[in-house]
Amino acid sequence: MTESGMTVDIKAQLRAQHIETPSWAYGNSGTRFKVFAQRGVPRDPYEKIADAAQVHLFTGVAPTVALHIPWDRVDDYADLARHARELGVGIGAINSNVFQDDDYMLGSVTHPDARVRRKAIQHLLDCVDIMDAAGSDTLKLWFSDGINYPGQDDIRARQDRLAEALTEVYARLGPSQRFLLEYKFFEPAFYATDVPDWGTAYAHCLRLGPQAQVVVDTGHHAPGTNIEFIVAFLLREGKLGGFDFNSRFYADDDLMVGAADPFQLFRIMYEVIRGGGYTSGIAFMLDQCHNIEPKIPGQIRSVMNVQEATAKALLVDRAALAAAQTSGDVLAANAVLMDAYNTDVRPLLADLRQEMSLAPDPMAAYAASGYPEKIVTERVGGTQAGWGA
Ligand code: PSV
Ligand code: MN
Ligand code: MN
Repeated sequence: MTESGMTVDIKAQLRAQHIETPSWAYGNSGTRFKVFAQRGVPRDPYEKIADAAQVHLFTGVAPTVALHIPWDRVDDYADLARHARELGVGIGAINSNVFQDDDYMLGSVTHPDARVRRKAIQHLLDCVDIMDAAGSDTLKLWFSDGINYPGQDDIRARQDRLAEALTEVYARLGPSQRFLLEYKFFEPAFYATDVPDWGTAYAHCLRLGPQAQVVVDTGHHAPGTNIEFIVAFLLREGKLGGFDFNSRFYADDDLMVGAADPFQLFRIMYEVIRGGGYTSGIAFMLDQCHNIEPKIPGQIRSVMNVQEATAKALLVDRAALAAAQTSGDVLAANAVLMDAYNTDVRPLLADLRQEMSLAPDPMAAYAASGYPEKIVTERVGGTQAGWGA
């Protein structure tokens, strides 16, 4: 049977997809109530990268892994990058961390004390050094900064301090590097967060220039927020830098992307494609933790969920949609989108994997590979993602 031109084209686009997995997804994690230790989890960043390489081995579309500093502190980042290359993957975004030291109780770059601000900025500059050594082009900035009580600090002064810090870090970027500013509406600050929404992140990035862009973490919005609108808007303005994909039911749940609301993920991917963002350097990163499910399969499932949403979004008949929209046929327009969403794309993806010399079912192939048993035998004393690392 010969394939239609459209199927060939969709497969080519899916084959080129690049989904980045986070190093912290491979370590033990939990809630503030309990971290459940799993057997065989990585003991150091080298082993986290080895696990990320497995996800790429079985999916073919996860060729980079994001690091979080200092959770992934090593002596030699060039050596870590070499290790990654040997395993067939690369180092992706460097995630800074100015939220876990006692010094940061009242903030990091927006802290009222200049000494703490300097310490935080120095960490961000150190992260750019790490990017240089590891060959990474993306720095991800998330600030837990904010206040819990009205009057606790001057909201406006904190914006000034934030702008000052961002300006200094921006000036340190190399010509082919960028930073992505992440927003989050609450937690750990409960009254006012300093970068609470896309508008705040956008305004700071706009002032700085083209190497500053916004990253959309899908778990960082109030319930009911239309995330695909934000995606469409930022993309149109050239300010969408990437995603931290995950699912949320209630807050920043960090569950597997596509688990809570696959339809939302489809709508987001449709806007990415519609806006020309699929091939324009937008980083499709996962930001998740697997507290109760096994970690490598959790990442494989997440990558597959993004692939499925992407395939469905690529299937949208754009000409039919435009015609229905132009003629004001509300139901027909909606039906075009729903037809694509309701298509079972799993056979197409299984076909594609075989064309890529991969097993059609990555979950089953990984389970049968012997790797899960091997790491349980070989690794004793795996570390907690994040604070324990
Ligand atoms: C904050 O909630 C966040 O989404 C940021 O991206 C952090 O770097 C990450 O979580 C840590 O898991
Ligand atoms: Mn995030
Ligand atoms: Mn988060």
